[in-house]
Amino acid sequence: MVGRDRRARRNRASSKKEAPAVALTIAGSDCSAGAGIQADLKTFTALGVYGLTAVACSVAEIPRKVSRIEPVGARMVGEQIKVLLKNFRVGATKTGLLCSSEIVRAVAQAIQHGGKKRARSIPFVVDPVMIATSGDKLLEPEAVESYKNKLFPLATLITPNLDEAALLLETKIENRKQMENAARALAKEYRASILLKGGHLRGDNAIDLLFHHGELKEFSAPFVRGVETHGTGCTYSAAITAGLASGFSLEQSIKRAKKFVTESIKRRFRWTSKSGDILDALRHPS
Ligand code: PXL
Repeated sequence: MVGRDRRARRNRASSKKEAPAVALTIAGSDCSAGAGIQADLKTFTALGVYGLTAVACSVAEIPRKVSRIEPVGARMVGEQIKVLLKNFRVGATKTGLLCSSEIVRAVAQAIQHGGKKRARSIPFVVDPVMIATSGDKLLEPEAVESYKNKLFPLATLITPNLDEAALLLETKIENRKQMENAARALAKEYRASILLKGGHLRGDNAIDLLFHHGELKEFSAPFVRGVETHGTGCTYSAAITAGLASGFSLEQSIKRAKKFVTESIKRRFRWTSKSGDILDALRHPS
């Protein structure tokens, strides 16, 4: 009896060891692996979470140059999500580059119906990726309306940068006060928590504002200069998603994620391309 109890306890412990928290990313593939699905998966792994992926599009690019984007069929995007939500205990989901209006709508539909009731209670982080750090347009302009009407209403957290928030609100955001107003306005409009990333204001600190449950909170870290920051946004939202999948609160998840991203920028890898350009990539703490 005692032996059997001990064995059962051991089995429970080992099945626990083999069953880490699971997070799902729905995003584009960046062949240079600094952003997109690749950044998300590396981040999940570094934070001890098992990552699942639904690929929405494929981007041929290197850090400062997008050369071609091709979408995956919307039906195929939806099917990947449905299969995963039906079979895995997904602890949190995030979206990255979704490319087209049709794909945004397919994702919204799959999230709502894929895992029946449970899917709707899973934390859902929407990173509204629209423009690459290089300035290249990544999202079809018509897709913005689908984000507003279909995807944002399902989100737990939306993580726009200043350019994305300005585009969504059709306004300028150039200082701290305007950031506060924008975070509040987006939260009210979409009934979601908003993390407005202010990195692009380029002060001494990279300041982000969270508007959550009617309150503003600030997350700040020293701005790391001189690094090509391709993939920072993806890594940040993936790290938040990993935290939520692991059972941390939203604020704890953001705090840990901000530290993770800042550390990854400071530790960056650097190569020189064949034509003499600098190629930087984030290096995650392990
Ligand atoms: O960093 C934005 C981004 C997100 N997702 C994919 C990308 C990029 C930037 O190039 O390629 C797939």
